[in-house]
Amino acid sequence: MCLLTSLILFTLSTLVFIAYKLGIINRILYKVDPNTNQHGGELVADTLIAHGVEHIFTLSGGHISPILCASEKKGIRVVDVRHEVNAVFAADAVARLSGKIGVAAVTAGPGLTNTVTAVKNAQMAESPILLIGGAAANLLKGRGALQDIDQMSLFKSICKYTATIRYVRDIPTILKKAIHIAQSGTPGPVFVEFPIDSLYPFHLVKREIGLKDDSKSFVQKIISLYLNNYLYSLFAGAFDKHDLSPLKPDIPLADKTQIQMAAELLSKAKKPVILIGSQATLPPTPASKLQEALEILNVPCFLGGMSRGLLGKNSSIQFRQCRKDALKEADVVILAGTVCDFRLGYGKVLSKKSKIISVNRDKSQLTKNSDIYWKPTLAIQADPSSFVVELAESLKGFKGSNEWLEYLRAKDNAKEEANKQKAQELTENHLNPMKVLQILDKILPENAILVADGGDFVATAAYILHPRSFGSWLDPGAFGTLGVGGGFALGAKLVRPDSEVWIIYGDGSCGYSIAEIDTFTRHNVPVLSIVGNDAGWTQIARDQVVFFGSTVACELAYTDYDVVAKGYGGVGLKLDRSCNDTIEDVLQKAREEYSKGNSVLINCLIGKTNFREEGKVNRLKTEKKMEIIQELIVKNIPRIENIQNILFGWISDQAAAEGLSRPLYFKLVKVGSNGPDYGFTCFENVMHIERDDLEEWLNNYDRAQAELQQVQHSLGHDEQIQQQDLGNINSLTESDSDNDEQ
Ligand SMILES: Cc1ncc(C[n+]2csc(CCOP(=O)(O)OP(=O)(O)O)c2C)c(N)n1
Ligand SMILES: [Mg+2]
Repeated sequence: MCLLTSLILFTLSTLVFIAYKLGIINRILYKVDPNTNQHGGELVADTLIAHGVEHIFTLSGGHISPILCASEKKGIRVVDVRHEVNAVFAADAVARLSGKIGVAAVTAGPGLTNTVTAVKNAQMAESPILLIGGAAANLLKGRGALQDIDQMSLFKSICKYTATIRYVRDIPTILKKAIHIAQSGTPGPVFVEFPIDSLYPFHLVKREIGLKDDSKSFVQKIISLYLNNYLYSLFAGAFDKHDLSPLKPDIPLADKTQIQMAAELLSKAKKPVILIGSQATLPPTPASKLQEALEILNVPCFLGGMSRGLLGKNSSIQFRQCRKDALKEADVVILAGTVCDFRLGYGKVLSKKSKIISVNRDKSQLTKNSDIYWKPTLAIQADPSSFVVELAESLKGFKGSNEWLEYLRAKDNAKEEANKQKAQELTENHLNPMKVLQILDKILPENAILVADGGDFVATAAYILHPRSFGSWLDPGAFGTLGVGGGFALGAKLVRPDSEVWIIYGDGSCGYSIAEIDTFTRHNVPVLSIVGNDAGWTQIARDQVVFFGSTVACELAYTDYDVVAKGYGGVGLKLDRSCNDTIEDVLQKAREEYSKGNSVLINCLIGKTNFREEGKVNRLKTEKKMEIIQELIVKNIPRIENIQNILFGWISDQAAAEGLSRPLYFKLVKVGSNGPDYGFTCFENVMHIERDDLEEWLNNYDRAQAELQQVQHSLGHDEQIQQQDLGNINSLTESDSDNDEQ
């Protein structure tokens, strides 16, 4: 009896399974209209519209034509770019500035592989974007169809969610789920793959798969049956009524006890500091509410990433130049979405004496490196801006000390003033970039949006330009990729058409997206660009020359980017030494052209300044400077706590040719019980000089040189150094880490 029941159950379930596979169940449950012209692309467009999507960025491909055509027909603006990566960068900017999902649609295979950098960037910048990709038909997957690759594996590690559409009727449900996931918790990119047959109308798919109604042979009949079921299964219930309404994102919030504990810490603080990160600008709390809360608290704020500009141009509580000093003295520090990664020296810039409240939606970012360099007093996994707003509400009557603000203001002003002086210096040739940027800052209107894409020039701009309001500064974020300029500017201008959008480009960086001037022109989306043209990848060259004595692969030409801009339909202007006294006129001319609807690129030839080298002991170019540094080290060593060793680099061939007889860089290393405190052992093998021997060693360069050369040869330093990440080396330099974002 029992055996019989099992047998029946087994047979039944097998039959159901076969019926399902053959599409019979779907044919019973859902209707299919073989005569309709409706297609999956329309379902995509309808679902996106229901989610407030106004723009889709794309570069065409047959796989995705139905989505683009339906979107255009239904009122979504379809903006086609010149490289898929820029479609995703544009979607990223839309997400950051509108608080809605940013959408890019690209074709299968190479279209998708071209987006990878921007998708990874969005993941690290915590930007909610939806990437829609074409794909080979489900039926043909793995059979050698054009552009058929394993796209899911490619995007799994860089997206919060990936899905393939198997049945047309699933399109709205899967898109809704994808968008919900993108915007929930820690936002990020999601990827939905559309096999081509899920997007075209029934009759076209039928034709494409070669389904004939008049099969004659037995084999043909079997094949037709299979294809018929496949087709009917694919379209079963496709165009029934769907619920398109968006799902509300899940956002973690701090609980009452956490707010109370934070309030207690802050209420007792004499020298509190708040570091606001990009995450604090995410919905649902509007930026204006966060700004209001910060102003009520009256606590010094430092803004990073997307939060730059949040407090306006001249806020009494915002500081830009003296973060390191402020953190050294702070008794309470609130990390509101700010992460202890390279931008905060992995947490090293935080003082051991400070009580630290870390707030972040992401668990791993919340306490990053806390076991090594810093320790949170409170770690709260929550939305940072909602937290700050609730904190201000729970601390009614609290107001941070004006004395503390004034103290920091004096420091900030001193540095701003020093920068102003530096801007007046004449560089050896071309224009002083600081001067150009200061004039630009003076004339930028209140609605300016600045897009940062470059190395040195952009890092200098980050110090000099004052973002005006929330969303007026866009940089790549923690991924630090070059090439965001064209795409970010496109998205920004579309979301905020009344804004004056400026791309601040390095000359190297502008090469990645200058072709998008063509897109700006075709779509009538004007953008202003200024290229800091120093004929090189200077940020890299600076260290490479010092460490290896070579500029290989770091040199570019003073290319006429203004002419290139003209070729793409823009207006090209040039700023060079002959314009030293008319810089403002040229910038104003650019704005004038822009106000007529033109995209303008200013090719600005710039000379070298030591702005970004200040305080770094590894920037030694002459014997004179070497001597000064030597004196400084010897004089300071007894005062530097725990310094046991000093490590010296080698003398590069180029430097030797120039007659330099001393090592080109110095690095003091604190040695703790577990080895070098910086966790960096590359140079340990090169040379150790005990503290007691240091002074003598420093004064005996002949011996030093001989020793260095010996070590250099025996260890093959080139090989050793090349294994190291230059980023690590940078982080070891004694720089003022206020300049952290680039
Ligand atoms: C996609 C990518 N490639 C390479 C780098 C390494 N990189 C960082 S800064 C920089 C130099 C940028 O040169 P440019 O845009 O001319 O700015 P400059 O430093 O000369 O002002 C390079 C190559 C990077 N960050 N991203
Ligand atoms: Mg450059």
